[in-house]
Amino acid sequence: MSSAHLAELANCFAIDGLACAVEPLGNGNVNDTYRVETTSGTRYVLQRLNTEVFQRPDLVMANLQALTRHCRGKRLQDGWQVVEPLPERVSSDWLHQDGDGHWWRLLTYISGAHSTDVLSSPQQAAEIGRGLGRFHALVHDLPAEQLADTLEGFHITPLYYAQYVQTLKRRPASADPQQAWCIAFVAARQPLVPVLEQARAEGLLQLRPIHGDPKVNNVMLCSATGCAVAMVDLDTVKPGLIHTDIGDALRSGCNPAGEETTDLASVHFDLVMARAMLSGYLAEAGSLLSEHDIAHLYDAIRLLPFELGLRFFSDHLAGNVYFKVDHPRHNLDRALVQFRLTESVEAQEQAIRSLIAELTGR
Ligand code: GN1
Ligand code: MG
Repeated sequence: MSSAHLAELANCFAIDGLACAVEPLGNGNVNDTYRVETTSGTRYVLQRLNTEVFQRPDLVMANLQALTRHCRGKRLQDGWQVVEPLPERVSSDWLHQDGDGHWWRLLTYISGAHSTDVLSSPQQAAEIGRGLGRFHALVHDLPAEQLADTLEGFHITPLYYAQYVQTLKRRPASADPQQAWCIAFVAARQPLVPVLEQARAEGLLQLRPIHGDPKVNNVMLCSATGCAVAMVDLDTVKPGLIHTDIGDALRSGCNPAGEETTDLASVHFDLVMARAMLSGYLAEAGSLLSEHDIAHLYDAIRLLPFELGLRFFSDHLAGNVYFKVDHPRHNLDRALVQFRLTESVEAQEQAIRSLIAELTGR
């Protein structure tokens, strides 16, 4: 879509001034995101929601509003900012539908801040952890019933596994050695699949508002101080297990090679980063964790890279229908990274469990 067309879309919303330049922002795997520059100097974020994934964009917006309403009632400290949607100029709706039927929204831009795909220091890891902890502390008292389930089955590993088994049955026979390796890898970890869902069913873990996608580049860092100042990408905020957030943040931040590498030998779970990230998290949100929450942290750290690897691998087998890809083997490459990371977590199980015990004092 041309920059002029995108600017026209941005001008449909109640922004300060007029959109004068629109550029792609970030590298999301699902929605299309753009930064909007305006004649007033205020920047915004324009986004086309992927309605193959988010089939009820109205509920995504309702959740975002519930969240911003909740946060407005709080005193935000340390320069913490919350992303807010802007209404359409004419209708005051939160979404704009273009001539092709696509749904667009416009959000405030977190200024004076940046994000990173790969962490460069333990200090940065601590800030990412602190950011997620701050977010959980901020939303923990937002009643879960005020949030719709915008993405049914999201982070329910047994459902991903069931879909995978179906896809596997339907796929054409292949002699690809990497596929065969992935299939054996998943088969060997069947007992891991239900760990969190089972604990929830037994009443050990409770549903709470979660971010849903706290990979490191969704935490904004103040460009002047390096401190975490906001969490962005709030489409997946919904009731869930905070374990999925903690596991997801760690699988994203503690792999120095990043998600998109093809150099598998460089993929590993970095304990120094994990120590920093968990310390930052616990400093903000440690008091929210029960004994059972803590007892399941290791499982979450092992499960989340496995779950994402399974999601990527399933999507590869299904013909790349969910995640955006640059080439036909992209999701297979991504799956191999996450499975390699899972192996590295498993190889360090005792050290990770000791770290959790040391940092939580329990
Ligand atoms: C997707 O689109 P993006 O990059 O924000 C995905 C996450 C994955 C992530 C992996 C709604 O997020 O669950 O962890 O890719 N989001 C959705 O990079 O499926
Ligand atoms: Mg996302």
